[in-house]
Formats: sequence, C-alpha cells, structure tokens
Amino acid sequence: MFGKSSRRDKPGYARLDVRTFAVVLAGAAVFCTPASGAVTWIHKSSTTGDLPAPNAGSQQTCCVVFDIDKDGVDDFVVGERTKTPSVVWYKYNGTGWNKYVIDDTPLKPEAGGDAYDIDKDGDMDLVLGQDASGNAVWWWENPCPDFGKPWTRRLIKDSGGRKHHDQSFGDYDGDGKVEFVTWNQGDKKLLFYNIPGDPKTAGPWMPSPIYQWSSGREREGFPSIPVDIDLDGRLDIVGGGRWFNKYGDGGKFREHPIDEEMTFTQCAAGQLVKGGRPEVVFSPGDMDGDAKWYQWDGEKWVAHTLRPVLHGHTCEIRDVDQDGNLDIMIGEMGDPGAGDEANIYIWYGDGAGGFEETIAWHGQGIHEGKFGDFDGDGDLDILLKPYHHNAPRLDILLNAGPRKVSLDRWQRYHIGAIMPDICAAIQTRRKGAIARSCLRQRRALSAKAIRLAG
Ligand SMILES: [Ca+2]
Ligand SMILES: [Ca+2]
Ligand SMILES: [Ca+2]
Ligand SMILES: [Ca+2]
Repeated sequence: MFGKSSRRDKPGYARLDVRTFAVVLAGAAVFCTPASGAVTWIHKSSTTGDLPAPNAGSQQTCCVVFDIDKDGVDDFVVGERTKTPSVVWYKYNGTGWNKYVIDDTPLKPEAGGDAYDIDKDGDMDLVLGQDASGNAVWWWENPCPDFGKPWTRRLIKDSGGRKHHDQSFGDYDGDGKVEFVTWNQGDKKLLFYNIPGDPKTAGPWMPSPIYQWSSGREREGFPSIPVDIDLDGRLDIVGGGRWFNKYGDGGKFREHPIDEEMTFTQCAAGQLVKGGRPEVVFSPGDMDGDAKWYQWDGEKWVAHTLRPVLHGHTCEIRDVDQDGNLDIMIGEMGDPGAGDEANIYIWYGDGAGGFEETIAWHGQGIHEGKFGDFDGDGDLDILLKPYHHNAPRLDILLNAGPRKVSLDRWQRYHIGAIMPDICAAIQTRRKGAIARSCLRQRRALSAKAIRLAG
C-alpha cells in the first residue's frame, strides 16, 4: 500500500520515496489516494465560543493534562506569563469547557509542568517552574472538590539558577516512592527531589543534582509518560538527548547519551516496535531540524528520521486510532516557528517500525500540545495550545474515529506541478548539516506530498 513503510525503509521519507518512484516508473498521470485509517478531527475553539481563552495575554507557556476533579474525564491546566489569571484549568461541560482559576496573581511560568498527589490527600496537585525571570518552582494544592477559589501555592525551589523548562514525576530510584525531577537550565543541572513527608509545611525541598552539563545547547524535555528503558523493572529518566538510570546505593544516576545533537528537544518514549527496549522520539522543540525516533539494536541507538520540523515543541506517543499500535504526534509552533504553515503530524504505527505519516491539522501553531480524553468518550483528543501564534487562543481537536477506508475513490493530480518539488526533495536527502532554508524547503515539499495524498 502506498505510504506504508517497511521496517527496513527510512520512515518519514518512505512515503515520499515510494510515491516518487512509483510515479517515475509508471509515468502515469494519476496518483492513488491511499486508503487511510487516519483519525478524523472535530474542531473546537475559543474563537468560536467552545471554551474561553486563558486570559488576555499572548504568551501561553505551559499546559498540563490530568483529571483534576476525579470524575474520570481529563481536565487541563494552561499558564500564561504576561497577564492574570496566570494559571487556569478547564473542565468539560458536555458541549464545551468551563474555565476555573488556579492562580490569579502575576507569575511567569515556563513551558513544562507535571502533576502528582504531592500531599497524598487523594487528588492530583500541580507543579510549574519559573521561566528565565527567576529561580522558583511552585506546587499548587488541588482543593478538590471546592473549586470556588484559587489554589494554595507553595514553593519547591526558590534559590539557585533561573529557568526550569520541563518537569517529571516518577519512581526513578525504585524505592517505591515517587520522586520529582526538573531541568534547571540556568544552573545547567538536572535536579532530583524526594517529596517531603510534610509538603504543606516543609518549605523549599532539598535538591540532589544528578547531572550537570558545561557547554552546548540547553537540555530540556521529559516524556509525558515515563518508561523503563533498560527493562530492569525501574523507571528511567529520559530527556536532553539521553537517558539516565540509577546505579549503586548512593542515589547516583548514570548518563547514557542517545543523540548528542538532540539535547534541545521535546521527547516521548514507548513501544513503537513491540518487544525489547522502548523506543525514544526526539523533536527539535525550540529550534528547527529533523525529528527522529531511536531504536536500541542491542548495542547502540539506531536513528530513523521522521521529517524536518520547525520548532516541533509538541511530541507525544499514544495509540491515537486505537488499533493496538503506538502512534507519534509532533506539532510545530507558529511564532516562533512555521507561522500559518504550521502542521500537526501524526505517524500511525504498525507496531513493527512502519509508520504512515499524516497531517492532523494545518495552519495553527501548537506548543506543549497534549493528548487527553477531553470529552470523556474514551478516545484521545488533541489539546492545541499555541504559545504566541494567534494567542490568546485554545483549540481542541476531538477524535471522531478512524476515517472509513475506501478503495474506489481516486483523485487525479498533474505530475508537472509537483515533479520539480519531488526531484528537489530527492536531491536534498543528504545527511549531515542542513541549511535552515533547505530544511524549510524539504519540510514544505514533503508536507505538500502528504496533503496531496490526503
Ligand atoms: Ca475531570
Ligand atoms: Ca493532593
Ligand atoms: Ca495506533
Ligand atoms: Ca475523546
């Protein structure tokens, strides 16, 4: 089938190549519109009244998804750093989403954040880190079921370096208790915290730096769902182009680079190829470049290029079409990023390393976009949160299930209109350093090929 790459192919390019060579060999003037099981999306937006915008500001930095009120439906938190309220959350009301205030004071949250029941009272609490303006990391006590007033904010960190882009909770040392980790870009450190037994009165928590870098790009990113990379039964930390596992008795962690070029990235991990170690995806988050997925061959991580992306600050792995195989979502920012040409890509996996590349949405930049079941119907929807592009604004793409496969619908395209593009795409398939303009061209050409395949 067109668009389906085998494990030996290079995913991401395979779709274009197969089509290209089929056209060249056949010399025909028609393309087959590939039968596609890709999900159809129903668009909801703050611009059409389905939900309110977070506030009047245009720097919507963070986005965290969890079930705040314990009703089984995913809720979500959005932070904005120029206006108040600075942190709000949203709950589905049956037709749209209502907004509630978490913090009505001015704050400058950074991208990232995570949730965990820090005070062990049965509801999930929120953590966000401050941006380059300061050295704070905060947690907010979930007041469930009383959501009539802002949440109580407490400090995890108020000293040391500034900027905290991305946080994660997990039992990373295997002691049966969940720990908290955050990147601290200002101090070039990865900080590890045991959660205090009395978090409401403990004051700032005691950090253990478990990794430090001295040069090169910033490190950032954690998977939204932690994984056990080396299959020893203990969760591992993934991010900044590497993974870390605990060793010995002294709370030490060992660094394992996956790709040194992928430090400044957003990431996701999961069993894209069933069995063995989980695979890892790194997407250039605050820069442009090739997004790649990585597979452990027993001795080293083998990189597979997905495609060039512009500020691919959304990177998730979940089973979007519910076929039992994990899929990849990478979304491009608009400003900075791809502007009105921003795409949300979904690669539908076959569980064996083959992917069908699709564009789920086009035209609105996404930043820290997340999957969640936001309407409670049992399937994964997309929270389309921009950072600055057209902000203030939020959109939600509701999952309407896989498109019906049709074998008798063909569409005709003129080869002359796209052959120069395809030839250019072939010529620019070199590895190594790629000029920004070349990367943008490759991205535009291959995106055009996908849209033609629609
Ligand atoms: Ca809920
Ligand atoms: Ca709690
Ligand atoms: Ca799937
Ligand atoms: Ca849903």
